[in-house]
Amino acid sequence: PKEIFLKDYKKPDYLFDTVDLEFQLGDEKTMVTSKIAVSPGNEAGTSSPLALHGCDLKLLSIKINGTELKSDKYTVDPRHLTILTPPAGVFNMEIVTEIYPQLNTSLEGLYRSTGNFCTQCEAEGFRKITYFQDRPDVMAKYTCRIEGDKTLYPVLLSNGNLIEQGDLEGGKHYALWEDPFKKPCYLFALVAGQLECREDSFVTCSGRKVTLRIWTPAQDLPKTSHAMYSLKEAMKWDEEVFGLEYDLDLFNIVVVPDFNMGAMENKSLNVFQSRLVLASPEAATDGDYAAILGVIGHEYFHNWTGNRVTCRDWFQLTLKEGLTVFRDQEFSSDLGCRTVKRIADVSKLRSYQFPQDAGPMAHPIRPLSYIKMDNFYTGQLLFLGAEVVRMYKTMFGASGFRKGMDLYFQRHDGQAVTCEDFYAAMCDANNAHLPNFLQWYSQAGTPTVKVTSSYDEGSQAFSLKLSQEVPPTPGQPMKEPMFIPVAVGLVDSTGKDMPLTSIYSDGRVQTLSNDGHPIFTTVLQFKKNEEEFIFNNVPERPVPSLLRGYSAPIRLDSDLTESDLYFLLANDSDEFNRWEAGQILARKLMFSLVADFQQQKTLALNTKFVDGLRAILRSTSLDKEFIAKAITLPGQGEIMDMMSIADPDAVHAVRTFIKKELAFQLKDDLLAAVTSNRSSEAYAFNHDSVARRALKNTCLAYLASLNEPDVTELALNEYKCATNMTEQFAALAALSQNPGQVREDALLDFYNKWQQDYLVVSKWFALQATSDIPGNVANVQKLLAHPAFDMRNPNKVYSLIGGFCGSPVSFHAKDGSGYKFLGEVVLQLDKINPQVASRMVSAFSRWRRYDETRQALAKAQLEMIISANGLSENVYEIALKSLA
Ligand code: B3K
Ligand code: ZN
Repeated sequence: PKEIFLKDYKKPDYLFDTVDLEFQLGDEKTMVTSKIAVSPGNEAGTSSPLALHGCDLKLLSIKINGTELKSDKYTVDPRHLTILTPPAGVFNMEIVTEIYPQLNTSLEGLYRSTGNFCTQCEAEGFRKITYFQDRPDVMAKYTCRIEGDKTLYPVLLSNGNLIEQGDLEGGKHYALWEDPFKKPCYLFALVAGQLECREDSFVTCSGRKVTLRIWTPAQDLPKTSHAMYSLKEAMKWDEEVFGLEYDLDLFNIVVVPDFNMGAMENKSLNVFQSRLVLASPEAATDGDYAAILGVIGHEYFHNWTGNRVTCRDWFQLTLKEGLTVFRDQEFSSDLGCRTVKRIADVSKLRSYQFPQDAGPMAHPIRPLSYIKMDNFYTGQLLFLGAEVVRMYKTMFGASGFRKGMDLYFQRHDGQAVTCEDFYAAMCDANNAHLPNFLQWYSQAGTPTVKVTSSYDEGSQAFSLKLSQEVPPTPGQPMKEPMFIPVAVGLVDSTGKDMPLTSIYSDGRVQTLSNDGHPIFTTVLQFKKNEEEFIFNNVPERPVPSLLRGYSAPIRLDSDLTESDLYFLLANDSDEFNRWEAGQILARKLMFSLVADFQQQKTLALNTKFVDGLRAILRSTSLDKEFIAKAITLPGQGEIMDMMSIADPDAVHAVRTFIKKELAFQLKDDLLAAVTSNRSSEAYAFNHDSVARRALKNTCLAYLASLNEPDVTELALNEYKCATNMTEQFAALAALSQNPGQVREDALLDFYNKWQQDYLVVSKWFALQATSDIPGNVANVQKLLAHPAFDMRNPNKVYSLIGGFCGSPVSFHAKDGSGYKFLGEVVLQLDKINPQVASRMVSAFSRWRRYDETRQALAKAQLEMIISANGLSENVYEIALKSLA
């Protein structure tokens, strides 16, 4: 396998100006003809060989300027077709290849999903369709002619506008599409098959009427209304917030059951896996509705951030992904509840990015090298990338951020650019310089910021001393300090924010005011290893509210006492920090109980913690979804991640203990919350209803954990009476916490009810896979043989196998059975779909975090995997780095 390095980037020697593709779709084979207008890539002209990428292609012919190229004029190997001496200047090239989509189980390139044809080209899948310079800085205008059987493939779609269609002999027909915008080949798409559409329209701010179509198999059409709503909201939002208007007359979304990722932003022809489009109240949960809104938004927003302005090379992936994730987060916040969304996003960062960045797969958001780019669509790159974009907004404010975005598009529309270009646009538009900020792109590892505070009554000065440390990561032993924006407020003894008047740092005093109005939160620009910030005119010792809204993606280690934290939990005006205070208290509690558990002491819950949560639960002023989040304990992964030797058994035992104890002590309040949050209204996806259900479901799960007859009865009743999937599934999940007949019966009943709906069946798999009941490895093994399971469908694999790996007690079972299970599955999967297999094998990457017995067992599986014959590059890269 060949490693590709950022430092080796070179501009392409040849440019492609236009690309005309022709597909003759067939059941046995598909013929692809590609006609390319080539021009020299640098001013001096070139005579160097033209190397084209290619994979699993059968070459039928090459012509240059209309003449067949003789076989001594080119070379072919399994990865390339190289034209040895291309003509000088501009020339035409025509390449004909044959491919076999029906045999393509990797789901990249052109493949079949339930009979229909569909493509996935990002990152490097276009080379499975035809020989090409498969790199994002080669941007061309495309046409695409598709020819196929009219009965089998009545719908023929590609990017851009449909400019011609008609019937052909032999029951065939064709369609010709033209995309007026230049694009890299990873944004090319083709879909053909038996699909129907929901059609709607949107009038843009300049009055352009855009036809919107969502394509699915006919029976699923009724389930596309929420997706259509989401699309229209996204189009409106991007105009309002960023002034970005859609640029074609047609926007298509296609739903396919078999898809490696969530969705793909191909120009004007987005492709989605079913789960992220199809929804009905009976069969989809609030979580599904929210995910659909976010991902429909995400892919649509890529039209500007990714498509109109794209990446120079794949190392710059975060340029489009970090920015677009940030945009979809903001979109969802504006349409829902900002604090709750922020909590969810920060939790995701902590559970995916932090652990990865503390392990062998740590990499900066702009990686330095890769073997398979697909392995780098990680939490670091997406979620940390979004945090980096968010920091610009924190520094420049909403209007400064908008100015930066405007300048970015003004400078780079139609180009393939780098992260520095984005940084430069942001800084130039704001006349600013952010020292050390670019380190966020090149240094891996999560910085830890220590904060100590002191108050001097005499001078009425409150000081915060900050120090930062970025841990060593593979290949980066030494780190530079980062630019860290720390949003701070000071809370007085009555729980109110103090007005902040002036601050002393860097040897100067800065007056804080907002056009004469007092300010209550300020952003400290922390950019050295150590720095002190002194607030003046502080009349009493405050409790500092640090890192408000989670203003930087760091680990904060402050000297706040437990009573400070309880105080913030009860009073902070920054709701995010109220939640955070509760989480810090819960973490402290969990750590001390883990120590007790390891020393075989009896576990006991401190009453202050119970009282703190009770007060939150009883609040009538707090948002209900916020309450649900605030009474939820940090996940097991988050706690294990912070231990010197991760102990899944202890963490599991402690979390279960706290949950049950809270349920026991808060039983009356929890019951009241369940009953008072029932509703007989028809399902609606709006914040109030979602919040109500979230609180009710969280409380029900607590109660059912008690496994007492009255609460089991209650949960059963909720299950039976539920009129929507959100409540039905939550009740099922609540019941299935406890092994036994009730659990088995409920699971069976649910399956019988829903066996016709593969998306609901996937949930059913996931619920069992993530279960922590004893001996769950055997259950999951059994489910692998269930008739509804299919190793070729990524969604089912993510639900069952991915779900299982996310359940620490079972996956890390001390006898190694979980590891053995995964090892075997990875090898099977790798033969079918390397991208999916490599996502699964990542579960092993943090094996060194566990005790010696577990280390040995996990390592043995990794060694078994890496020595297997015919291993894919995808899995090889992860296994290799994990073992390094
Ligand atoms: N850009 C795609 C992800 C492609 C992943 C390739 N292995 C979808 C997205 O960002 O939403
Ligand atoms: Zn994206």
